[in-house]
This record gives sequence, structure tokens and C-alpha cells, in this order.
Amino acid sequence: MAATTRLTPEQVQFYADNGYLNGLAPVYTGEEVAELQEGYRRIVSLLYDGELPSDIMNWHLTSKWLYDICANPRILDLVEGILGPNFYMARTEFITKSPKSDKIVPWHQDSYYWSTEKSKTVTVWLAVSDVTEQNGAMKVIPGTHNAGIIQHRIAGKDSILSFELERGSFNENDAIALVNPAGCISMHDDAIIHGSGPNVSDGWRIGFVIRYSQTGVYWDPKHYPDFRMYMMRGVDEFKRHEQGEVPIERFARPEESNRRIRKTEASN
Ligand SMILES: O=C(O)CCC(=O)C(=O)O
Repeated sequence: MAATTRLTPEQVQFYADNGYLNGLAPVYTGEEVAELQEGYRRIVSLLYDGELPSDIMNWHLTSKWLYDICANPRILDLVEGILGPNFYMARTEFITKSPKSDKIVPWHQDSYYWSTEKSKTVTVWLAVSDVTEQNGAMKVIPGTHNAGIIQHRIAGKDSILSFELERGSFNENDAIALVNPAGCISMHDDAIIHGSGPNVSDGWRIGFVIRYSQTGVYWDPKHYPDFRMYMMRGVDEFKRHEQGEVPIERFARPEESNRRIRKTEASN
């Protein structure tokens, strides 16, 4: 079993300067990685005809297996190093790329999409498959989280998202690929410029993405009708959100497809 590790002061400083962290000790090792991948197969088996793994958004509301990943103390210890003592889990999704897929995630800043207060939300990107440059690892442009939010434009047709940054508004040569074996996580700030290229490999690239916010952050229910806050550490001094109920069933899905919800989010 992987040991619980806290971030060192150097790692905290690196995140503050660069807006991301990678190369952390694995969260899941050995047997646990096999269980993680088996869990993924079980959750994907719940998809309706015509749905894709990337339609699995916020199923932590219904699946205890996913909720438990989000509440894993080994992950929370690392997140606490960035967000401090009081934070909640806000949203989750799988971001996947099938073998030989042209789909890309265009360069963007999450807080442009979310309209949440900048640099108070951390994304944990958990590698469910091995993640390599060939299968489309996420890339970040270090330090751009401190440059403010930049205007985005409508994205091209091979894009997984609706908006992208203009090329030329940053230097793509500065990009760092967050390569990781399955069971490891990276973390990134919601204002960092990031994206990912196509999957030119023969295997799937599978990431489970968890967003954690400081308690003061407001996710507007107008845009996020399925939003529930799950306090993960400390106290909620703000009480701006309704606390979610922890699901009971290990593998269960929302009745309604998430497709509609994803569209709503993309048009915010
Ligand atoms: O998985 C990717 O390639 C991009 C992920 C992303 O945009 C995010 O987690 O905010």
C-alpha cells in the first residue's frame, strides 16, 4: 500500500510559482492499480448506448466507489498542502481518449469556463491508465496561472471543449507534459494554461479528474444544477452550498444522461 505523504515546503513553493505539481509518490500501487482499473471497467459498463466514458461526469453523486477515490486521505493530504485546512470536493469527470483518436483538449484555463474565483480550486488528475506523450498526456504552460484570465475563442471541431485560447497568447514551446504511470496524480491550478494532443497510441488514455475548492469558492447552481458540495477537510465557514449525501451503492449512475449537463456547462 502506498504511504501517505504530505507536500514538502519545496513542492508547495513549486506549485505557487508554476501552477502545477507532478512526479509525486504514487497514490495507488500494485494490486490497488488493478482494482482501480477494474472499478473503471465496472463504471463504464453502466453507460447507456451512445454514451462515452467522458459522459461520466459527477457520478461521485451516485457511486460510492468514485466518492471513495475523491475522499482518499492520501489525495486529501496532498490537496491540503495547496488549499489549506478547509476545502470541499466540487466536481469529477473522466477525460478519456480512445486509441488512435484525433480528439484534443485545446489550450484553455479552467476558471474561464467555471467563472469561479481564480486559484482557489485545485484539480487532481488521477492516471487510471498509464499516461504518455504518445497517448495524449495533459500539458501545462508553467507559471501562466499568475498571468490573469485570457479571452478564449470558439474551438475547432476535433476539440473536446467549446473554447480555446488564441495561439500566440503564450509560448507552446514552454509546455510540460504530465506523464505518469497508472495510480499517480498530478495537480494543477484552475488558471494555468493547459491542454492535450491526440492519442496516437494503440491504447486508451484514461484520467479521472477531481476538482477541490476552498470553502469560500461559489459554484453557481444556475450553471451547475447537479452541484453538491462534499466537505473533505476542516470546517465550512461560508455555508454557501448544500452538502451532498454520500452515496451508498458502490457502482451506480444518475438516471439522466450527463450529455445535456456537459452542453450547459460548455456554454457558460
Ligand atoms: O485530460 C486532459 O487532457 C485535460 C484535462 C483538463 O483540461 C482539466 O483537467 O482541466
